[in-house]
Amino acid sequence: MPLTVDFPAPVRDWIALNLTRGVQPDHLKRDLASRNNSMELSSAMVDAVAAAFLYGVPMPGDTLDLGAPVIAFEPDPLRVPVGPSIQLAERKTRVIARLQRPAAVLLDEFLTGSECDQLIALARPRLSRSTVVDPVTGRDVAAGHRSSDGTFFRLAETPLVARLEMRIAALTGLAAENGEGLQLLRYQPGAESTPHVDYLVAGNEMNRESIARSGQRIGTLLMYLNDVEGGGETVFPQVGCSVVPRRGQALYFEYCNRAGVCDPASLHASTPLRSGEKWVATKWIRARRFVPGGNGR
Ligand code: PD2
Ligand code: ZN
Repeated sequence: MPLTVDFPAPVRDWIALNLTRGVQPDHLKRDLASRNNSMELSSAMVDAVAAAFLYGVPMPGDTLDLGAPVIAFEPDPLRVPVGPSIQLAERKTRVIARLQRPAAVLLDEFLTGSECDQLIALARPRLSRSTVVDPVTGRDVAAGHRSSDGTFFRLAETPLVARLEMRIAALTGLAAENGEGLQLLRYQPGAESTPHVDYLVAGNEMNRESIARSGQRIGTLLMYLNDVEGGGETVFPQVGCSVVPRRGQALYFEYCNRAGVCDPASLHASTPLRSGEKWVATKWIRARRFVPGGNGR
C-alpha cells in the first residue's frame, strides 16, 4: 500500500531546474536528504521529476506516492504495416530495414526524385535559422542543438505537401491532422543536430500546454531529399545505429507507447555535415489532432 506524501511545488521546480542544468540526480538526492528529508523521500522526489525528463511523462503534482512502481518504457509494435512493401495511397514503398528499439523502419522510394526537387525548390527561398525549444523557458531560441536552416509548411499548403501528408497518414494509420506542419531543413558544412529526443518534456509551461492541446509527439518521419557527400548521418547513439541519407528514402521511428511513456532509446542526432548540402523534410506526429499554440507548436 503506497504512502502518499506532500510534494511542495518549489521543491519540484528546484529539482527540475537543477536536472536541466545537468546536476546529477544522486547529488540532488543527497542534498535533499541533508535538509531533514528521509533518503526514501528524497529519492522518490528526484526520481519522479527525472522520469518526466527521461520518459516524457507528466511532472508530478503536489503529492507523491512512496513505493509506487518505477517507470519503464515498454515498446508497442510499430504502427506501420508488416511485409516487404507497403502501399501508401497511390505509391508503393519498399522496406529496407526494421529496428525494434527504438521502433523504426527505413523505406526506399518513399518520394520520387522529382518530389524531392520540388520540396527543395519550395523551401529554399524561405529558409531561416532553425530554432529549438529552450527546455527551461519553452521559448524558441536559435542555435541550441541544431545549426541548420529551416522552414515550416502549413498542413496541405501545396498540392505536393497535401499528397505527402496523405502518404504519411497511410503509413502510420494516424490522421493527417495529427501531423505538425512539415518542416524542411538544410544543413551546410559543419551543421549538425546534437543528440535530443523529439517527444516533449513537461519541464516548462509551453510544452505542458502543447501536450494538453495535441497530446504527446509519438513518431517522427525523416524524408531524405538528397544524397550527402559525407557526414550528415542520422544516428541513434543509445543503440549504436546510423542511417546514411539517400534521396527519396524515409526513416520513420516511434517513441511514445499507448500508456503515454516515451522511449529514451529514441535519442538521435544528425552528425556534422562534411561537405555539400543535406536536405531533409521532417514530420512530427501527435497522439491527437495538432492544434498549434502562439509559438506554432
Ligand atoms: O536531419 C536529421 O537527420 C535529423 C536528426 C535529428 C532531424 C531531426 N532530428 C529532427 O528533425 O527532429
Ligand atoms: Zn529530432
